[in-house]
Amino acid sequence: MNDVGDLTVEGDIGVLTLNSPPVNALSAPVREAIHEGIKQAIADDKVKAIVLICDGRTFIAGADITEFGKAPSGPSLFDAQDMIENAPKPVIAAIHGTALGGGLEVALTCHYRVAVPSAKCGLPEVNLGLLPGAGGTQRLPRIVGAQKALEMMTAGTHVGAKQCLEMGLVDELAEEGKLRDGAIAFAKKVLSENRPLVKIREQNDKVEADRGKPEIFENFRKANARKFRGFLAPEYNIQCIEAAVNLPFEEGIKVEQKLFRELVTGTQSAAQRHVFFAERQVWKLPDVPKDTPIIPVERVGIIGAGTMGGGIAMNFLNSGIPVTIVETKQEALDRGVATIRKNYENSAKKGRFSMDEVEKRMGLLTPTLKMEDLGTADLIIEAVFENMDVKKDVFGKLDKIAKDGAILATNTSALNIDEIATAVKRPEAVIGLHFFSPANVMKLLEVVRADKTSKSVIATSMQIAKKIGKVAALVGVCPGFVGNRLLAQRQREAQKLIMEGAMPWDVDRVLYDFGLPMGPFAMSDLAGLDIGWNKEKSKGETLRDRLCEMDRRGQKTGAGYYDYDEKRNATPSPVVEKMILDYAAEKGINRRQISDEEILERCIYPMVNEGAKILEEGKAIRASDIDIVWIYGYGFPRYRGGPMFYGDTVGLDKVLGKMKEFQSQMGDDFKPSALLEKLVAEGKGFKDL
Ligand code: T1G
Repeated sequence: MNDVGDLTVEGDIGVLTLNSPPVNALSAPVREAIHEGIKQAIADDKVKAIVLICDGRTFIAGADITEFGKAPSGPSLFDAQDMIENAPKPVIAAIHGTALGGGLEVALTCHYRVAVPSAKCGLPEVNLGLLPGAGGTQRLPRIVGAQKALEMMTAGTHVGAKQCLEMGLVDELAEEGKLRDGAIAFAKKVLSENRPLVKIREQNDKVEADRGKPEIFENFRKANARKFRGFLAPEYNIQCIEAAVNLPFEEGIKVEQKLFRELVTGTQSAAQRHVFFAERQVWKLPDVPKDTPIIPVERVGIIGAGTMGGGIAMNFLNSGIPVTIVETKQEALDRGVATIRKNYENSAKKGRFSMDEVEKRMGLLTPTLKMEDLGTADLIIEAVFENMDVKKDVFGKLDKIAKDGAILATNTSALNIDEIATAVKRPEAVIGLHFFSPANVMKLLEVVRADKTSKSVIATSMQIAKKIGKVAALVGVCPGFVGNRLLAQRQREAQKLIMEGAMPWDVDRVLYDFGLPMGPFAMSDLAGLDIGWNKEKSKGETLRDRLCEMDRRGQKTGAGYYDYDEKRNATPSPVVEKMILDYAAEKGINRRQISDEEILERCIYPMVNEGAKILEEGKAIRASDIDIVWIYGYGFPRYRGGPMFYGDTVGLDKVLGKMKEFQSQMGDDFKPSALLEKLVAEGKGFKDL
């Protein structure tokens, strides 16, 4: 047997232990160890029952995702599973950590399952744009029924062991930390009680009970249509469960295999697997060593109790970290604190937590009008008005108040942090923590390192980001950092397109169908067209000025680029259509027919190109970080992998070709980045960087 498997015999129980860090994924060596180990145990007359257990932090956490797309080697997963299921001796899976995907599918071919209470089980393949491809779609419904299988497989839930016991997914809970002994004792019980070799594939009562009830599936599809929009995998998972209910096991497996092959060779799963690894890579900082000293953050200070300041504060209160929040006027302070309380009370009303929890979190909040009260804070985040002089004034004062070693962070979304850092004597303590609105909801945090920011401050900021449940990307100082810098490319082209021939609702439809949650014009109407608009100075120069002058400021005034009914449902506006035609005529623009394809290419390709410039300038560590920023900060569809991965999927040669074509027609807004030119010349993609 190879070195990831170890078979020991204790009395009449054979214990096959797998050990393949980090998560005992079903790589070729692990499949081989299972196949050979079970085979040996079957052949050993002393062995009456077999326990399959894993060393390390978890039971098998699924197929080895890094093997997808590579030539298969060693025994297949089905071979290993057949060895288990058809064993003439009882095989018991002993589960700790997470039995996920192929790992749970292996456990479901065992005759019994024992787990420790902290264990979790699930079939989360849908998160990788896949479905359980080793019999899980046919075995899970036979244990938990169609409805539960639908919920588990389309949400990719990790279900706790206690609930698994209630659902019949596991047969017994072992004492925490005593799994091996518990599993061996259970195996002995199976032998002494002469229990049968339970093959889940032969258990049909649950699926038969759901047969002839197509409404189960229709209702589920309807209820989740919005959530599943654009994704292929959820529907394919549903079709497999329908097959489990309506077809014999072997026929169901054929449906599963056919749909699995379609997904695993498709672009959506490739994109979602890319995101899986990108979410793990984003935390790795090549030039910040793992042993970089971390600054303990036990108290946080927030300057500004407005929408951003309040939302930022909630992240820390949610994590049990006391917050002192400062405002200049009592009224603003009271309003800010009241908003935080109202948000919590709304969550309590929705049953997310109790009113006691509301009071506990509010109890950690200290409102003050005195900046001096921030003298004990380990991390201070400034969230005041976006003006350089105001920011520098605040940082100048902070420098005199904050204790030695405190981190001085700014929530600016656009201003130059190197410039802000000139206002203090300790620029190494200055960093950007760019939260996205609403800050207590949006997962993304752009951690912006300035020229002099110390590695301790960077490492601590990334760690605190993880602690408050954010996905953080380390980026450099440049206009708009990463997220907004790419957004500016799209917004520019969107504005140009509605002048040249498209309408706002055309651009929005194309980007919505592409998978974005909302198009740029609907987004502007939601945010308000008058952000940064100055009524006194407005002279109707831009279309937006004219809309605001007509009090078409977006959803809040019932009209913007769209007209809105009382339920805020949007309809294309004939008023705006006429305004655009008039405005274009006024500017002497000959409008033309613009295809959906051109709209998409002109909105997305300049983003890819700008991402390449960001990498050239070293303002992002890797292309996949840019993908994470846009997926978590701007709703870029996961099944497209992010703008950079999408560029690779389309082919950078096509992106470059189109950029050059547009450049020749419309100028240097489309000037290709040197990196893009270089990668195409070398026949490479961002993935090769
Ligand atoms: N394959 C390869 N590598 C994996 C892996 C996997 N399945 N799971 C984790 N890793 C790596 C990961 O990249 C990281 O590497 C390290 O392990 C620690 O992971 C036929 C088709 C198990 C809950 O979807 O959800 O089975 O960054 O940082 O936070 O039906 O990893 O250190 O180099 O996430 O403690 C289905 C995926 C596969 C589960 C642990 N299984 N994994 O979380 O650690 S498809 C999954 C997870 C399948 C079959 C199908 C989590 C975890 P590195 P980590 P963690």
